[in-house]
Amino acid sequence: MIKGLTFIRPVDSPAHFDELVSFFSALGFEPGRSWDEPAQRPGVASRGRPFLAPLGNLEFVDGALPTLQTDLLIEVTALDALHQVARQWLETNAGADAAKSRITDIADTHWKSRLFTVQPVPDFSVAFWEWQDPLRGKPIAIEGDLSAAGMSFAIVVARWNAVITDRLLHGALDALLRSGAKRESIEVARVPGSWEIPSAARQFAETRKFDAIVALGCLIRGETAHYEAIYNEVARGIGQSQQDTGVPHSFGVLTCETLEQALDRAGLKSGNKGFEAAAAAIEMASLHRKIAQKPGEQRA
Ligand code: DLZ
Repeated sequence: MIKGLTFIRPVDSPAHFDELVSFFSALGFEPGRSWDEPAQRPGVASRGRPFLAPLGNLEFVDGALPTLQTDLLIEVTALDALHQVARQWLETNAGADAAKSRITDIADTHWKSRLFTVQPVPDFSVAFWEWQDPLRGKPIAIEGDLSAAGMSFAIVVARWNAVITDRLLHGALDALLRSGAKRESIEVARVPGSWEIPSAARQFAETRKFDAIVALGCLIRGETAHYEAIYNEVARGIGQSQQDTGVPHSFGVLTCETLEQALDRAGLKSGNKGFEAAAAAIEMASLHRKIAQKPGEQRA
């Protein structure tokens, strides 16, 4: 299955590398997973800092190319604001002359768009553009993204069936940390069994200190007397806590027929439901922040 495009740009010096990372961070790009490799040959260490965009495409052109001084085009939804940030970044990092010579004004293109080109470092140029029609190219729905930077989370994990729930916890922490959450912004509470999850989840939510709550547990039908009763109450309690407090709660309580099935869902064959629950919590926390903004405010 196709998942994404990676467009690799070698950079001509470590200083330019740092400047480009600073520039793209200043524009609000979401950082990807960075990497550093020790020198394979003396003096040739390498590092990579990916930047992510919600959408991308690889475009082949037959015939005349649009007249551009760049082969990197980035579509945006707030071109004027971006132009201002780019100009300010140049002024601060490269001086007033660069802020005049290394960035163009915004101009109309022949494909019903507006565009400007900027050189954050010499010999590297990038064009930012947006459709003139304000509804074209804008997101048609508000969606949360998967960046957890600056967010706080509480995880409530049941000790019952710990061989499973420990794996769910591991998956959830992995998702939160990889998405940019800081370890000190994640609180973990262990409760005896799934039955107790709603009570702790609600207490966390009521503190208003957390952007979202992640509930992790495991109920195995074959080994659980009153399975339906426990399951219904846990689901109801988590849902009610979410509705009453307005804090998103994600549901990572496995309901399985057998231990083998539970193991599969805790990282063996069918992914890790703890990871998935944490990802859902991040997305909902992000969505809540966006919905809270006024209509028309920048949502990207
Ligand atoms: C009692 C019980 C049983 C039989 N099975 C499970 C289970 O499969 N998963 C789980 O998380 N908890 C189980 N529990 C414990 C209850 O959730 C609860 O912790 C106890 O009844 C104490 O209130």
